[in-house]
Amino acid sequence: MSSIELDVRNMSCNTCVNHVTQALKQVAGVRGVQVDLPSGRVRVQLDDAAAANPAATPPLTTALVAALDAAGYPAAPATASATAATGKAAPARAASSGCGGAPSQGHGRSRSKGCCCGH
Ligand SMILES: [Cu+2]
Repeated sequence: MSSIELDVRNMSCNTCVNHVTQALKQVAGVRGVQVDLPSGRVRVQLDDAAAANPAATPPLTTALVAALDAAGYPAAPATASATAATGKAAPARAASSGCGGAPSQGHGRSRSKGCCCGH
């Protein structure tokens, strides 16, 4: 199975993870989504036929990024140096979020929209 990795911003709790997962699964060709919340790294598992289709319009990566943008999570294809980017990106993201803490069970459910950060 093919996969694409994306760097997704604005994820700050498990509710965000659910939103990102649902947004990606609505894109044709997506078979599975794995989210690493601390790093913001998302691996999208793709149907082989969809991933190999060079005539896809828009290109699949563009469609995935557009779906995340629409859901409120700006995204970009992950850079090749995954581990290096991951190490320094996570603290800045956590500090700038409004969630006030590490994701934990129950976090994100205290607001009316279902998510601590308003997503
Ligand atoms: Cu959230």
